[in-house]
Amino acid sequence: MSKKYFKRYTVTSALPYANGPLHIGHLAGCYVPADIYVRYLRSQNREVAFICGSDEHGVAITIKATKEGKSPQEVVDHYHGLMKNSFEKFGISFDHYSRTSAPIHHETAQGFFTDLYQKGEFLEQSTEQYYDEEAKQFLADRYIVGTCPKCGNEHAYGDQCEKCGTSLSPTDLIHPKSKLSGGTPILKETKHWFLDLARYQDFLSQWILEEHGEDWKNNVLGQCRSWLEAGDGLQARSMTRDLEWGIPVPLPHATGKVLYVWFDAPIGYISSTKEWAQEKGIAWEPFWKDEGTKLVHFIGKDNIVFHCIIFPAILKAHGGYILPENVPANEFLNLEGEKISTSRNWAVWLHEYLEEFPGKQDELRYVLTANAPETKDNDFTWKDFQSRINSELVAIYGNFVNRALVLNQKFFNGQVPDRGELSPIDEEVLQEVAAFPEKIATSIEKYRFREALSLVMDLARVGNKYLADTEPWKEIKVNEARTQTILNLALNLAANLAIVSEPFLPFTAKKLLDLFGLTTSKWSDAGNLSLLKAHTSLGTLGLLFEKIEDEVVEQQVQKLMTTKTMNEATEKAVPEMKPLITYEDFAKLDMRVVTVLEAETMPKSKKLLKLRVDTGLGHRTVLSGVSEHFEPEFLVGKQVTMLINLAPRSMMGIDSEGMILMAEGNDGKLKLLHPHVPTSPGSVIS
Ligand code: B3M
Ligand code: ZN
Repeated sequence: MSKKYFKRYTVTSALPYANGPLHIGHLAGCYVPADIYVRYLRSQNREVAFICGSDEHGVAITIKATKEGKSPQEVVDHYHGLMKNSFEKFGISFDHYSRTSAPIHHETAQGFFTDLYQKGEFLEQSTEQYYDEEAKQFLADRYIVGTCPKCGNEHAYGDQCEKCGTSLSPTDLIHPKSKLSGGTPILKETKHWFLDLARYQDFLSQWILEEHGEDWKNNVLGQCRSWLEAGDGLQARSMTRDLEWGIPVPLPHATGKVLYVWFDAPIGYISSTKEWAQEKGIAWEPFWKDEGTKLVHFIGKDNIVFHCIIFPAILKAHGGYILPENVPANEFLNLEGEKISTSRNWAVWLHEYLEEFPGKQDELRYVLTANAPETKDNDFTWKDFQSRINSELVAIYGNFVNRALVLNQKFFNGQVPDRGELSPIDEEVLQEVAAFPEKIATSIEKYRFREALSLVMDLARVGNKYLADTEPWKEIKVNEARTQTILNLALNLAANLAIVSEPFLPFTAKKLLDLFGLTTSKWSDAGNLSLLKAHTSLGTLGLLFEKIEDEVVEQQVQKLMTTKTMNEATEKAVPEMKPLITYEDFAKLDMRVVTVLEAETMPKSKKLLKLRVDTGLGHRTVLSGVSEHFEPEFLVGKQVTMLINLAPRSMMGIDSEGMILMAEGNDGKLKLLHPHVPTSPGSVIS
């Protein structure tokens, strides 16, 4: 079991790939939860380093660069800036946000590799991998497409079929094609360095399943178990790649090879910590090497194996490093019922949200936490966004704080009133409030942020109930002293709310704490209703939260609908290029412009039309599968393109003497191919 008390915390959030902007799935997955956790820790006066940075290596980056016609460096520079800015605006309070292209990271990652190499931790193995002879490059898994052996999808990638979800290796693909040249890749020998995970099998099983079998989340343990208990055990994994973009493998004779992105990226946590410590003039080692430090990795579920199996094995192999005390991975957040997808633009982008909902960062943080995918995938919908803001933030939290402040302004000119003798109802509320900080803390320390947030809202409910029970708006007419006591307690309760909600709603909490003059308050101040000094003048505050109107939500839904329509139009992927042919192959085709003389439907066929065409060499009958696309009358008189030397085929008892050529677009509709001016039938196409 894990130790109870740690004197220091190193908290990391997954390094996002610098190949696109951030969206709500990122925030919900591992940035908001980590931020809640560290804000809470700081409020408890614990020593914390909250570490992150951009992940700038790997094929994710090179593919994006190729797509945009930019260099990988240009791509990462752009997205690094954009992501850093979004994080800041959402109050994700990293102590340091670095990037893996930083020299200190290259050095650190190479240092790890060299250390492991010298210890003999790698298996040097030559394997056959796909190589594109035209592009003169080994092909990363994502650069190979082909037919999925499971479901027949023709656009499966070398590592996965996105249609049926099967994990693949490139050699599983039927008809593999290089995405670089379109050609068929060949298998060629290449040498790589493999981390022999089998050596760590026992250690990892013991550490994860025995030592952390109780305190790690079920979804995380489940995945670890499936790796550790797989029939043939943990397999060696290559820690190097044949790629141009990345950290060069620090060995002679390894030109053209770089470190595998999943080797270097987690080491990025260490280099980022080093960079931060250097800037602060403190030592970095205690944050990674002292047993009194609690290391916690916040990640999404797709990163579990790397953080629970591979990175710990690397740290263990190196020696001298602590291992994560917990890896509280979240499941996925979907958007309106569909998987969030950067390439399909199915996302709520943070930089767009900031423009469209200025000043409403806490609202999104709230919704993403209240609905966090902590134990299962969850769905973000704009309707839910609206209803959580309107019926929870506005109606419960905002309503309580607002009423307490407005009544106090009205009755006592905004000065914190004196407190007189307490009645039983006051004593009760005092006790109730006192219990909250510990309950909330317990949930946070167990990484149950939804539960913690709902407790925060319960505290606001206690406030609302207290006002409803004591009715200060009536009391003022009969007993001013009593009203003073009530509002004194209500304001103190609002101050409590500000302190315990700070990790979740930092912007709102700051407004309140400023108002109450409690900017330096800590978690230990919460739970007591004597935080405010009587006679302090409180300023005024506008509404903390505004209702989200229907139109606003409809607009956002509309925006998504537009994306959907556009996706559907382009989704029929452009087919991959067929294998190269020679000119001789091409010259065998005899294609001509022909004129359609007659067209009629075929009695028993839904698809076929029977055409009579003038080929310039005589009239012919051709069957064409265009009945669902054209009326027969429309075709009569049109000049179209035809392959005239296709061997005759008999269909439904009729010989078809050639084939009409058509173009099929993304919309799946067929288009005729015309000469741009009329020409004589039989004109040769070459
Ligand atoms: N960049 C994968 C991801 O963004 C990867 C995480 C690295 S954490 C060391 O999902
Ligand atoms: Zn498939």
